[in-house]
Amino acid sequence: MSRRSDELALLASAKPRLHIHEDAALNAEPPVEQLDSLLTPIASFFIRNNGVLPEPADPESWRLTIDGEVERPAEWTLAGLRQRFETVTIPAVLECAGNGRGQFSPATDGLPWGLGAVGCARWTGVRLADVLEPSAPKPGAVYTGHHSPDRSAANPDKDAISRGLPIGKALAPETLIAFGMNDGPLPHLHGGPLRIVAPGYPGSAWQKWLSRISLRTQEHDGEKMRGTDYRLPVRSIAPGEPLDPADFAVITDMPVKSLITRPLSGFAVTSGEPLRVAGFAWSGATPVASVAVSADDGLSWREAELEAGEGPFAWRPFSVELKGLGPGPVTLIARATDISGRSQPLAMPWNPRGYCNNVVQRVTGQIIP
Ligand SMILES: Nc1nc2c(c(=O)[nH]1)N[C@H]1C(S)=C(S)[C@@H](COP(=O)(O)O)O[C@H]1N2
Ligand SMILES: [Mo]
Repeated sequence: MSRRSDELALLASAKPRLHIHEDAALNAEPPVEQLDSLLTPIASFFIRNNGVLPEPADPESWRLTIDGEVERPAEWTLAGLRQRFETVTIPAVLECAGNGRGQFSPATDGLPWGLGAVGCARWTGVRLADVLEPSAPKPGAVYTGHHSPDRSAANPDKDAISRGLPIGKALAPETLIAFGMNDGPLPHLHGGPLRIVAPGYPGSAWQKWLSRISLRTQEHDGEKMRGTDYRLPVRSIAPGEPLDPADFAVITDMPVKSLITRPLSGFAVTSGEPLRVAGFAWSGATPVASVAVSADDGLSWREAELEAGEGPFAWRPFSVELKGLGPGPVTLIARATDISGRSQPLAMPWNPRGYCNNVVQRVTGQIIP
């Protein structure tokens, strides 16, 4: 059996209803209706791979090395991590920086994700800060570099991806080395036995199959951490303009965003019936403040009710009941705003690699007389 068909067989048994992207690596996302819950079931959670899946590993033989700019390099087993450090569980949104890329026009390089490269799960593990502490990071350690065994599909000599975190985020209390997801063990497809959980940061920062953390005296420059990979331009760049990596900065906290999970596009209701619009809102470091819903292309807005959700890094359910909509086609828009006053854009400015698309979603349907 080929590698690709092995990977597809694994996906089909674990996540039978995902849309699989055409790519050398295994990448798959759920349709929006599978995201309609406070916590996304593992069967509905998207999968993003930059290379070939590593062989499934026995958690007992897994080792995590800590080295680089530390006084005392260390090697940990899973049992050692569990025994030595406090176990914590954090519900958090994991979103690929490329989620929604398929909407950019002109199209950009990279997988044309729909809206489904996002999910919210409970992540269980130990704090990265606690694990680094006994190794005593040196004062010059400003960045982590994360390493994993998965290889590039085109070149087995290359890492599939090797990302890192600025030391402030690495030491933040929400940043974990996780071995659990949704109260079970972390599945192989999601990076088990060990992965980084960096709530608020793009999925690329959530290194799967974590085997080594090397502290660095400079921004990490591993695979997919250089050039324009997972970076946004610091000035606006027009399609076709030559790209200078000096104009790009690493994506850190993700922007405020929302997803309408009810009704689904293509809905039909009678004009007498109230129409409940519901979904979820989330953001990176700056919390969500409010969600407003429009049924008239943004001429007027109704403030949605916003619930707490599962915690500060989880997505928050919103809903609003619309009444008295006139017959005919209707477009629903939800727009989230964070506490600093930044709202989702009604039209998304283009960027060369199609990252961080948080444009408002438009859901179209019919009001029947
Ligand atoms: N080792 C490794 N870690 C990785 C990746 C990868 O290809 N290899 N992909 C990253 C990207 S770009 C994303 S969006 C998330 C996806 O996590 P998931 O597959 O568990 O949904 O994992 C990140 N961690
Ligand atoms: Mo990603």
